[in-house]
Amino acid sequence: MENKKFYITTPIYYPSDKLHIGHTYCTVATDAMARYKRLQGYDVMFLTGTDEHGQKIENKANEAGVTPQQFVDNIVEGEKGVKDLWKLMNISYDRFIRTTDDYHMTSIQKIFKKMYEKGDIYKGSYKGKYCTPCESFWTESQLKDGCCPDCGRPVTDAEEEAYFFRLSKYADKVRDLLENTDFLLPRSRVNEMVHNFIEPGLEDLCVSRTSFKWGIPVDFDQKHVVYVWIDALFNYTTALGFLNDRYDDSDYNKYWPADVHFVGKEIVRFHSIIWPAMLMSMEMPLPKHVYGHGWLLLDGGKMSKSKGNVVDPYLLAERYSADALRYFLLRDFPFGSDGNFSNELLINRINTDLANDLGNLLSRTTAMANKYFEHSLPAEQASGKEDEDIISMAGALRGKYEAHMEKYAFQSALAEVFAVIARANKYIDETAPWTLAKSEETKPRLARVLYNLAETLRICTVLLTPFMPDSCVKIFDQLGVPSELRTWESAAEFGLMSKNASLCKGENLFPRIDAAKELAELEALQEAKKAAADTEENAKETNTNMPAPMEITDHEEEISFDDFCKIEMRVCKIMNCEAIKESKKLLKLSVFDGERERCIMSGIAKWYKPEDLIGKNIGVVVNLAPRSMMSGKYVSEGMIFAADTTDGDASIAFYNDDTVGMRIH
Ligand code: ME8
Repeated sequence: MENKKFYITTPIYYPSDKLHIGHTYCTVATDAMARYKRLQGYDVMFLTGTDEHGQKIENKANEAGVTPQQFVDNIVEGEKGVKDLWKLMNISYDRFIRTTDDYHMTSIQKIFKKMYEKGDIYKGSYKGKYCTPCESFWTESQLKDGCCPDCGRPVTDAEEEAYFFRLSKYADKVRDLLENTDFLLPRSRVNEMVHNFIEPGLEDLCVSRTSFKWGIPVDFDQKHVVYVWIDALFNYTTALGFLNDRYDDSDYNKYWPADVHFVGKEIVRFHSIIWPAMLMSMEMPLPKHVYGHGWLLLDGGKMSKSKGNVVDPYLLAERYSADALRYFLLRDFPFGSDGNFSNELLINRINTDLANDLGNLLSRTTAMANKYFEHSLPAEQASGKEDEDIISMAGALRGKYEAHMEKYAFQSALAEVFAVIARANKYIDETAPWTLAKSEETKPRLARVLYNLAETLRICTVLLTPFMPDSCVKIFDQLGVPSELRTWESAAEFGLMSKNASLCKGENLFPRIDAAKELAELEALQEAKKAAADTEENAKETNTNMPAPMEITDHEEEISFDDFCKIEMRVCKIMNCEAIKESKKLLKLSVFDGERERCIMSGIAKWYKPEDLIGKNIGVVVNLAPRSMMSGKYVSEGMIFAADTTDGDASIAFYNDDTVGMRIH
């Protein structure tokens, strides 16, 4: 009988910079899922790759003085690049796609043409603001003070020929898909998509650009390049040979549709609205699920390369091992929600779960087998009343674990395994093997205790294999587990190992970390990185001049209308603005709110110079409780409106003079 298939993907990452812990998080989760399915006997296709086109990469390459191709080659294939990182992290991908691969580019041209011939892509005109000296199109929201954000010169209204995808045509079908199926997971993400994007009305999507060259040319109209998201999304099918001859399209027939795309929550919109709509247009089957996972945050905010606050997975994996990092990422953070990353959490988790609970259980079990029985347990064994609980827990573990894994609840699956490990440690205390060892009479009981420990460990290790593949092999070796008892099937049953199990104490797999020392060292290393990022002149990446089709949002909890009315927002004029010597981040603004001047301290020094702000009118929340800052030296009496851009920059909207003092609703 042919194996069951399982096709799983990560997003294809932008090689605009080195990847960080957030990318690693998603890839490790995908890898754990792929390994789990292989363990179950599925024929798995695990795809990852890089999304290499677009204005941002073109700009970065220009800054670096190399061609875009050289730039991405270096980040993907170069030393400590994407592929090196995945090797270090033990990522078992089956295929790696680069969107600059010829076969992919050919397929995308064919796909674009197909949708055009069908009438779902049509030529129209894109209206925007044009900066003639820069030859760049901007949307209204991208302008800085009404002018070109690159050079600061005035812009004019202009129209440019562009191709559009009839997204509007598929709105009802997509809505139905989201609301009435389990296509988008976790379910909590559905509301946001429907509410924010579908209900306001889906507009047709601009899917070609003429303002830059680094993309896939539309083959029947070469001055246009294909919008990077069409190029990117279809990777999931071109990598299987869809409309190309790099891979036999039997892979496409075999694996498509994907079982699940793992993606971060900020790109759920592309995967749950635009992607199914385009597949519907192409009359292709839809993926079974899109899972929008949460973000790893640092100090409560998103990691961003330009803020210099990214966590380097390379450094952590080299210091503590890939397995420890993999385990921590999937044990500490519930996959569907955001979580705060910290070095402290990482080190605590390694020390408590891996060094203490698992590491100790293994070393105590093997050491006792060595000491009391010279490795091999005798066949004569005696059961006891303490055995029942641990045997039933270990026997039931696989079922519980599977239920969580099927819901991508890695954290809960691991919690189940570690509950059994904790139970086994308690079992050692209850049975006190060191006392049993004192008399020949109790040796059979001692043998049985050690056997039960080894069996419990064996079952746990099978289930930990998708998470810590290397360490699990070493654990199996120390326990003397034969290959046929390292399988998924064998994890369902307690007592399969031969009674004469031969155990052998080996290396300490998870050495305890001196937390205080390590934390200080990590902090010093990360501070050095931050300082380097601060001084890097080009840290602030230039904006792309693509029309942003929809805004990326991260929504807070809903509030009532009454609560909303309590927030008083006004247009205020900036009368004065200065840098302060105590902080590199803060600017001190004095703003006039229509009645009086108030002081506002705002963390925008990195993006705005004081002289650029004086005289401008901005939005301010004016009834926020005053906050004392810098040990009471300043009191901030309000908060200004500034948008967090996807690059981690801040962007302030400015108002006309005749609105000063007016309330904003
Ligand atoms: O969006 N926490 O690429 P990208 C958790 N090329 N996950 C994070 C994260 C964080 N702080 N930061 C990044 C793109 N990620 C497109 C995708 S797919 C057809 C095209 C992970 O390099 C998360 O999975 O910006 C997120 O969706 C992805 O990296 C974005 O990677």
